[in-house]
Formats: sequence, structure tokens, C-alpha cells
Amino acid sequence: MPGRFSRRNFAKLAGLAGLSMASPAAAENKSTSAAADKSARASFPDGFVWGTATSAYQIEGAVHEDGRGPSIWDTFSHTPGKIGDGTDADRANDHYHRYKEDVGLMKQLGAKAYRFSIAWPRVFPNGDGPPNPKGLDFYNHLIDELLAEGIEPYATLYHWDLPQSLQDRVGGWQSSDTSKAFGDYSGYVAERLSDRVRNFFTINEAGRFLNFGYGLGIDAPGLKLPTGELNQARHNVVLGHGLAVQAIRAHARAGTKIGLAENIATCVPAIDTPEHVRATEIATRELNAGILTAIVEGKYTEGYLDYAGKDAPKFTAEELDIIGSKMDFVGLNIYAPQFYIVPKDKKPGFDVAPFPASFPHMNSEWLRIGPETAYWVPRLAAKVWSIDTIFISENGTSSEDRIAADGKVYDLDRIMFLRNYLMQLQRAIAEGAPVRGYFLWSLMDNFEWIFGFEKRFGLYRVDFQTLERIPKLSVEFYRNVIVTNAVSS
Ligand code: PNW
Repeated sequence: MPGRFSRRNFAKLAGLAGLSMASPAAAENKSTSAAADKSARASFPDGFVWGTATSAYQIEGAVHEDGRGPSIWDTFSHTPGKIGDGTDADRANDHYHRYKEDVGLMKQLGAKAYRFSIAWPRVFPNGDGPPNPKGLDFYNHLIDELLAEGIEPYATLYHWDLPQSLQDRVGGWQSSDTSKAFGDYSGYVAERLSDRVRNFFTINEAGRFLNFGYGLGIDAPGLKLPTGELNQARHNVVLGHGLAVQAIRAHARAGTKIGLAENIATCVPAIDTPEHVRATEIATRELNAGILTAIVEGKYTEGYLDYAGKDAPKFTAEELDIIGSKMDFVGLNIYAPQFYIVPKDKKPGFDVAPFPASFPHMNSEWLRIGPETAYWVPRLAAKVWSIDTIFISENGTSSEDRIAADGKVYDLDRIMFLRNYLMQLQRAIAEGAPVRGYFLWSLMDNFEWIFGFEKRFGLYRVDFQTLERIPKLSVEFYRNVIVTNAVSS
């Protein structure tokens, strides 16, 4: 009788409810809900490495300081029309001067690790030739600060900022002189930093900077090479990686771990059936044949060489051995599902399904939403290439972050994205995928290459006028993931 719901009745009902908690039936209810709580919280393995990632050119600024030489991205961003919002990264986040504050942000977040990149033109202003010790000092200070705060440094040696001098003198990655210079620079850095840095990534996203920088002319250095020359540049890059692995092994402290960070062609089965999954395994190997397959297997697949035909790269057996130098881990940058794969009964055994125009994406058009990418990609990578240690070296999203009336940033779409990707990653790990850590891109908003400062990927919002950093709601989300070592739906 709803009309009779007096306050007293309500109190009585509440009291009864309280009492009934003690009954066996209620106890059973309680344990069911505890179980539900537990299953809603998906845990990661003990010691899982939680971090954030950035790169030198995107945050440091101070491009003329302490003897830094120019990079191809300085030249490119200063070329009219190349950057969407007409900006450059001369100042960016001014991290070069504010690194202590930024390490403080990581501390606030509770992050255990930090993946940053070293600017080659700070250390060797001309790419080769005499080193610039002052350039390396910046990283010495940064690393010391990280360690003082209990944050493990993971260093990337190349995140796209090639010394301009190498581009001018030898044509950048079009020449194997650049591969050799990269090996030398890597050995030099590892010798000086490996007393404190235990993990080095050689190259970040070779596929991206080659295709966009040397193939499509969209990124620095803005070249549109014919296929044969592009394939040769790709060969020089994987060779540079191999030379770096060898140089780091030769010069770093024993026990130093080496890998790379690649946004491989992410292949996802269109449907989870054995046929689709098998086709996706083949696609994973073949669509990554020019870079990760070559590096892990120390050879180019027949499919790759056949397809390239007269445009295939020229190489020697000795170079293949160098390219295939053994790594300790593989870093996978995981964003969008790039290819949904369906089976095909003719060679090569798979087909790429076309995307419907209505497929949803985040605030960057290329960032299609496919949380299951975080499940399939590490799982299939481990299987296809027998990799036993994987890091998710980047994952994250842009969002149209606005400051609300109360001064806060409610980046709910970022939280939705991260939660769903992390749930899928946890599922992969629970089923045995050997993923040891996760680096969220990015610690803070920064210079998003050709999009300038328009696309915000950070957990912390940066005001690029005042350079003030403020936490978005996702800081609280990620901190909770780190503290509980779990993600909940
Ligand atoms: C990565 N895609 O770039 C880079 O490593 C970062 O420097 C960058 O800021 C971040 O992801 C966000 O863009 C990518 O088109 C750029 O698939 C484009 C793609 C993937 C990664």
C-alpha cells in the first residue's frame, strides 16, 4: 500500500532489512555480491609495470639550448602549411626546464615507470661526429630525478627527431650511413646511461615514420619516394635497429634489456572463429613483413619479396643477421584496429575487410575504437613470433577536453576508452599473453606532430599559453588502476 509509507514504516522496513542481513539467506547474498565485485575487478599480475610515455620533440622545447642541433622535425614544423594549427614545438611543454614538475605529476599519479625518448640531435648535434656532453646531461638529470622518486626510466633512442645534418648530407634513412650513425649514437648513450637505465627501446614506430615521412610526404622529412626507394629506406631502418641492438650489447652494462616500440599493423579477426583467427595469424606475419617480422625472424618473408618484385630492397645475408639480432622484449604501440581480417581460400590465406564509413572513432579520425585490439594483438604477436616479453609501449586517446565551469576536466571518453582497452588487455594476460607492462600515451598534452597542439592525448591538461598542467579526471581513473593493480568494468 504505497500510500501508507510513513516515515515510521520506512524506518521499520529499513530496520528489517538490516536484520535480515544476519540471516543465512542474506549471508549468501552477501557472498554472491562479493564474488560479483571480485569478478568485476580484473586483476593484473604482481609486479606489472604501470607507466606513461612521452617523446622528446613533443614535450621538451628548448630547441636551441645547450648545443642541440636541428632535427628534421624542426625544419618540417617551420615549413609553412605542414602543421595543422601553424605551430611548432620550439617551446612545447617546456619540459626541458620543467622536468622536475613533470616527474612530480608522475609521482602524483602513482606511476611506477616512465618511457621517454632521447633527442639524438642533443647528443650528436650533427648525427655523427663529435658528441655534445651537455645534451646528455639533461637526460642524466631527468633519470636521477625519476630514480629519486622511485620511477623506473625506460629510454627510447629514436622517436622521429633525426638530426637534420644527416638528412642533408646523406639523405637520412635513405642511406645506410644513417643506420651506422644510429648504431654509434645508441652505443654511446647506452654506455653512459645503462648504470641507471635498464631498458632501452631502439626505434619508435618505424612503420609510421617511414610511410608518412618517406612515402606519403605527410610527416618529416616530407618525402614521397617511389616504392623501391621506400623499401630500401625501410631496410636501412631495420638495419639501424639491429646495429643499435649490437652496439648497446657491446657498450651497456650486462643485463641491459633491449627492444623496440612498434605500432605494428594491428590485425584483428572479424569474427572469433578458428578460421578467422588462423587468417589473422597469417595476416599479422605478412602485413608486418617489412619491419617486425624481418627483425624477429632475421629474414624477409617470401610473400614480402614476391609482392615487392623489382622494388624489393637490396640486402646481404650479413645484414639480415644484424637485423635479426636477438631482443629481450617487444614493445607494441596499440591504438586502433587497423585491419579486420577474414579468411580467404586462395593465397595468401587472408583478406582485409573494408571499414564501413560509420565505424566509430575517437577525437582523432584515425583512432577507430576497437578495445579487442588490446586482446588480439599481444596474443597473436606472442604466438606468431614466439615473443616471451611484451610491453604495451603506448596506448591512449585524444579527447576534446574542455575545462568545465568548476575548473575540472571530465574526460569521460578517455576513461571509457582506457577502461575497455585495459579490460581486454587483462583478458589476454589472464589467458597467458606475456605482457609485462603498459605505458599510457601520454603523461600530458603535447605537440601532436602534424596536428600541433590541437589534439590532446594527456592525462594532465596543459595550457599552452601559461604552461600550467592540471589533472583530468582520467588521472584519478589511472591512479586507481595502478593502486589496485586492476581495472573494473
Ligand atoms: C604514435 N595511426 O603515433 C606516436 O608514437 C606518438 O608520438 C603520437 O603522439 C601518438 O601515437 C598519438 O598519435 C601514431 O595513424 C600516429 O595509426 C598515428 C597512428 C598511430 C600512432
